[in-house]
Amino acid sequence: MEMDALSLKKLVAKAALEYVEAGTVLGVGTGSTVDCFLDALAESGLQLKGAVSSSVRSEKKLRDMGVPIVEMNDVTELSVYVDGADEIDPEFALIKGGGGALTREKIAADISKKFVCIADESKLVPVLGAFPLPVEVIPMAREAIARKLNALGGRAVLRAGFTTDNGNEILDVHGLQIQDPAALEQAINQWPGVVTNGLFALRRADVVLLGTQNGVKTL
Ligand code: ABF
Repeated sequence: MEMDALSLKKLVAKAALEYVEAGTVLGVGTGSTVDCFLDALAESGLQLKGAVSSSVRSEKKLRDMGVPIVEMNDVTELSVYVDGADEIDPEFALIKGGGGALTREKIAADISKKFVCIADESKLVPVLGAFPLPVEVIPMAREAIARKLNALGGRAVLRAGFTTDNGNEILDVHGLQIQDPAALEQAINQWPGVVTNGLFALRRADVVLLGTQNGVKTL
C-alpha cells in the first residue's frame, strides 16, 4: 500500500534519531517533518542535555517534552542540526523558510558541524525555484527589495499577515528557476534591508534523509 506524506515524514523522522547523541545539545529546526522528529525523539526516551531551537514553535514543543532550551549565544557549535526543507536539489542546496523561520535556521545551520536534512521525496527537485523563495526583510525596505527581486525575473509577494520571530516581514518570490543557488544567495544577501534569504547553498545540508515509498534513502 502506498504511504502518504505523513507516513513518509514519520519514517524519515525516526531514521534521523540515528544521528542524535544522548547527553548533547541538539540543533532543532521547524516544520511538520521536524514535529514528527520531535515525536520520535520523545518516544525514543533519549535524554538530551538541551536543544537550540530555530523557532518559537519548536521551542514550545521541546519545553513540553522536558528538553532544556539552550540559547544560541551560549553554544560555540552544534554537533548536529536536524531540520526540514521546502526544496532540495541534487547537490544538497535547499530552499527553506516556508515556515518563516529561515534566519534562525540559517544561523543554526552555520554553527552546526553536521546538518541533517529530513524530508519526504516530494521535496527533491532537479532545479530550485518552483517553491517560492522566502526573503526576510526589514519592513521599511520591503518595496525597494521587492523591486530588485522583480528585476531578477521573479514576482515578489508579501506574506500577508505574517511577522517573523524577529519582527520582520517575508517576501515570497515566485517564478524563479535557480540555476546557481550559491550565487543568487550571495547576491540577495548584499542588498540593504535583507535579513536573510531562504537559499541554503553556501552552507548546504551534509546529509539528506529522504522518505520514499521504498524506505529511507540516505543521500
Ligand atoms: C522548515 O520547515 C523550513 O525551512 C521549511 O520551510 C519547512 C519544511 O516544513 P515541512 O517539514 O512541514 O515541509 O524546515
